[in-house]
Amino acid sequence: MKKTGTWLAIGLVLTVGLTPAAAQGKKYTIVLIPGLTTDGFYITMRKGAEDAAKKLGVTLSFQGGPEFNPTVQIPVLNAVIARKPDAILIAPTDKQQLIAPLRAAQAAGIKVITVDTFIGDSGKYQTGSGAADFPLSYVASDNVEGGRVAARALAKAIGNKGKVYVSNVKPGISTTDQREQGFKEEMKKFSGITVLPTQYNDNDSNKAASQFAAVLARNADLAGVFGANLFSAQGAANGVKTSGKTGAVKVVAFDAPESIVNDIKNGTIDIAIAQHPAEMGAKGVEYAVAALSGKKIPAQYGTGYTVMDKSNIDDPKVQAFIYSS
Ligand code: T6T
Repeated sequence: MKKTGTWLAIGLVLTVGLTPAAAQGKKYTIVLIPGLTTDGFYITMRKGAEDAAKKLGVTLSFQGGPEFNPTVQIPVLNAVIARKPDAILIAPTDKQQLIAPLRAAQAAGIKVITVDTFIGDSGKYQTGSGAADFPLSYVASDNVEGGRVAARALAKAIGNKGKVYVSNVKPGISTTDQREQGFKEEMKKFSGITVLPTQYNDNDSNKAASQFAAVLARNADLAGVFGANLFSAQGAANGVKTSGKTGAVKVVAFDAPESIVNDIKNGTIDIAIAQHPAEMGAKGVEYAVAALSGKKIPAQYGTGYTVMDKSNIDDPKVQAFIYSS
């Protein structure tokens, strides 16, 4: 069920016993730094974070760059650190390259929580070891499991046999690396399925569409594709349409932008795995306020998925998880 603002607020207060910060005479400033600002996934996360911030009486600002790229994100982060907010919620765009800049935030006394993506190798923080152990919490989907769900859905859609490939962003991003990992591990269980080399599109759906056409040209018997994030999936779906392969080449999409409704209804996309970014944003704010109030917060929090297909896409409870734009 979609959480309304009121339910969300009651939920937040009950979960960690928070009283609005303003009521305690404190006005905390929290900055949410997304992977990029124009992605429906992060726009939806922002809404969840803003709703929670309003209820908890803290100031939330959204500062990011136009590309999912550490060379764009790091200067944004450095500028945010210079303004010394109380807490930073960030979706790091690279597992390694954001470690040192975020350490500088921590050294400046800013509480650091990562949302969606993590730094380091595992997403397990506060273990007492490793260079990327210092963020207080990681709030996200279980991306290995999401990749497994995608593999099972695609295997079913193609009758457990044929050639498939992963359309992915680029190596080094925790979320999409883990989705590909889970997908490939699960596909090993299907002896009739061949996983072709991954195509990396740099988060550019046009590139993903051209790559689809090129893979199809080399493999006329291509059976399916897994689009490992919003732009990869949109590109794969557009490639399928342009090649006249709607329904013949199956598509499993990660993420659920508004275009997903049409693509599911017209048969271009078989399954979409929607994340719950609004909950990530809300939980991130809740944890930041709890940490600022001196409470211990869990080092990890998993949000769920809503799997969308033709059978449920008209259900308002399912549509509630379509991303904002
Ligand atoms: O899939 C999401 C997010 O989880 C990932 O880390 C980056 O891509 C998206 O923002 C979708 O574009």
